[in-house]
Amino acid sequence: MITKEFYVNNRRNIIRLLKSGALVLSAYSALQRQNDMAFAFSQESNFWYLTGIANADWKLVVDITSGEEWLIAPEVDAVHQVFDGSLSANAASELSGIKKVISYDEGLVLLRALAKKHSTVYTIDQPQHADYFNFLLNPSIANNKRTLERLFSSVMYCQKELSGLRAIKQPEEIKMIQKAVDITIGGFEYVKKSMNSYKHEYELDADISWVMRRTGATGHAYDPIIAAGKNACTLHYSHNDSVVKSRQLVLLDVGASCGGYAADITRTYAKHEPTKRQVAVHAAVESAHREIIGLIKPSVSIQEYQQRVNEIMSEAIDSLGLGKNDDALHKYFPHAVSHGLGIDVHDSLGAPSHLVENMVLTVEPGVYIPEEGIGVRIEDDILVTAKGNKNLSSALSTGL
Ligand SMILES: [Mn+2]
Repeated sequence: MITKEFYVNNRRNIIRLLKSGALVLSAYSALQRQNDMAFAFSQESNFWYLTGIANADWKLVVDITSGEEWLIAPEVDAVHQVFDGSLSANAASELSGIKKVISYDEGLVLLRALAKKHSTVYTIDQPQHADYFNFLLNPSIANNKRTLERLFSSVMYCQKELSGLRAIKQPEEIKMIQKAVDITIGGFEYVKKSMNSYKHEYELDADISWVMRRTGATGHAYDPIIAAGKNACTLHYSHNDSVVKSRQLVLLDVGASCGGYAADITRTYAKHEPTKRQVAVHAAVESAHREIIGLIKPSVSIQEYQQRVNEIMSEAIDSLGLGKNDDALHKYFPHAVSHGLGIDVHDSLGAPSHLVENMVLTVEPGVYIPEEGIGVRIEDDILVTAKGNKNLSSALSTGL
């Protein structure tokens, strides 16, 4: 269970790292889905990490030098309170451990006063390489930044510090990730048993979602990928509406969300007897997966890890007769082998030079052969421990 001490302690840590000035972070805003409907709200992760508040448009203000903290409540009119509810000042205070909850207008006065006292304010900026994404960004980050730029002479970013803190998981976070993992495993085990009975990808989607939700998942940490045959070669396939044919492989990439934390697991199963070729591709990925997990331990440099992964994957691809050079590696294994896991399903590890105890990362090698209609990926969630690692999802067989 995550308690307010967790958020209090997280704020203490960021205060210690930033030393002086002010810190102002904004929650995300709700986004339109269509006409008068909003998307299900998802909180900005750094804001949640420091406050525990999962509602839109709140702000966190910290005088780093004095240690004083405030929450600025959004203005919610009576009509929206009836339709959407709102978080009371008391509840926000109880959740976050921040005693002073002030109104939007009081917040502006406070920010002006802080700007007189401190020339520097810290906040977060839009994600790096934002222009690479094919979607619009939540406007709250830019809005907050604009307000701060008007008031303070220097606006600085503390993403790096926050990522660094978030990368090292605390015991209650590891417990929550383990819970999300265990719930997800339940979903996989359920559908594995009846693989031969499924006629469409959406039936697997429905059953896995049903099991996860009824065993305590808040929902999916990301849109599940249930991809039969060549659909598995489209890395972010999420239509999940194709027919599953006999002797086809189905790639399932699914992760429950639980208490604010994500799981991210992939298995590839066969409907009826797999072909020899499918068995060979699966076995090559399975053995690479095992070998790569074996590399994970504290103080392994990221560069060294990546180097070894490239060698292991090149060998796997070569063993399947797909070629030995870098082109073959990038063609048949076109994505990263690992990413951090936590509040975000792609949690930043803070660009470390080496692995550190209590980081949690995925290991997800895959081989995708569109011309043969075969895509195989196996993904587990790995905790870096003092002596090596612990596979949080090892209870789920990697078998075909
Ligand atoms: Mn993943």
